Amino acid sequence: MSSQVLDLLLRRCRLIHLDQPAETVDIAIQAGRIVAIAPHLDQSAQLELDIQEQMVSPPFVESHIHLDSALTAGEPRWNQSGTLFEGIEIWRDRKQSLTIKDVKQRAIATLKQQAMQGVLFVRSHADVSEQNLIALKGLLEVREEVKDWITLQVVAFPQDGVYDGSKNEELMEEALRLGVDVVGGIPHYELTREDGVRSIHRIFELAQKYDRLIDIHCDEIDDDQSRFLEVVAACALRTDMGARVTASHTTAFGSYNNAYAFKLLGFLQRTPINFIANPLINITLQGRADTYPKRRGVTRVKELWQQGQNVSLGHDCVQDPWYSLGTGNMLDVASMAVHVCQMTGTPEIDACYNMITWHGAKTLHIEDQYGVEVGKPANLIVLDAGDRYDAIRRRATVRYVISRGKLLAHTEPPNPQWKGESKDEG
Ligand code: 17E
Ligand code: FE2
Repeated sequence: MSSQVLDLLLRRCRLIHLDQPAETVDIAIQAGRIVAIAPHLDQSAQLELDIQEQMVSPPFVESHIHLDSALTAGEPRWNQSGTLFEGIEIWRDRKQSLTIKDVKQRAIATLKQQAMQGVLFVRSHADVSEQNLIALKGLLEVREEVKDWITLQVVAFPQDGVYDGSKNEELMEEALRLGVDVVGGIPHYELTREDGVRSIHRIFELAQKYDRLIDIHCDEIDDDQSRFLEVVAACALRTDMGARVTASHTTAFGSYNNAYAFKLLGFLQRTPINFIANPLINITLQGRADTYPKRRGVTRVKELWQQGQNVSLGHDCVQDPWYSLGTGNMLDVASMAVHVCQMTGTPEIDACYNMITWHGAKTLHIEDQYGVEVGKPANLIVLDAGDRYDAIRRRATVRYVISRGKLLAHTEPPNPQWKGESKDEG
């Protein structure tokens, strides 16, 4: 490397890796890319930051969110039962008054909120069961407008089902022509089991015809008879599309009897499909028809992870008809997974961190652009933490967000001062 002045130099970074121990290094950034990583770099830069051995990680990946409904909680009314189905009813009313401006403004506000907390890659569902496709058109414009600082993938998601008697099947295909990245579905909410199966076959056909990824809302219900994951897995196996396919939610997997679940886990090992769990939302939406004991309503995250399937985690919602809380902080999601999925062992806590970073990148199929490595685009975050466990336990502040080689956000961690009596004062 020459004596050229760098754009940005991060000194004394505690850089974490997916499969190797952390190391303390300097990271050099030039023209949007990482150009060198070494224990000590002798160069100068326009901006030099001393990271003081705090943790540096690739950015968070939000692998599942509904940006079209974000920030609409209470409009036109609050979800009083807390169920998925009341949420769908409320959204059906709210979506009648969508405008492109309304969708864009809320989506961009949510993306900024997430980016300031370290999220630089997002997959959002866009409801395409609304005849003017406003949500979809709005999010496609957003994808373009934000691309210099965050990567957004858009999924064509037929919230009311593909075969509900309206023109939703045509709307799905129109969404593909308009340029969505991913084809979605909701087989458990189709009118019949047969329609659910048919919708999955149609999704695979469309994905192949237009060369797109697949991400299906699959079995998001406590019904232990909701068995569309096996259909998704069979289609993935037969088309050899596994790595391009994602099953989101799969909460019924938490209710299946073990005899069936073990058989299914075996089948799943034959195809590398991705799983997304949304523990913040599903711990509140599911189990609503139960008395006690009350189910958790979250998929078998630990078992899927243990057998090597790719599992990532998402918010699903930030302040919308399904969930009125949330700030877009991925460490809240990881923390909830640690609790709900009982992943409290040391490697399990680390795995939950990996599910909001590397595993999310794998789900989004963007591994070529992702990671703190020489030659890759300079996207990384600095946390006020020493390691993954510390970051999740304290929901650590993301101090610096570097996106495309530039400083995108800086947050000072809280610094509480003790003002009460102290023993030494006598
Ligand atoms: N729509 C759906 O079907 N399921 C969800 N969890 C959300 C929207 C948030
Ligand atoms: Fe969802």
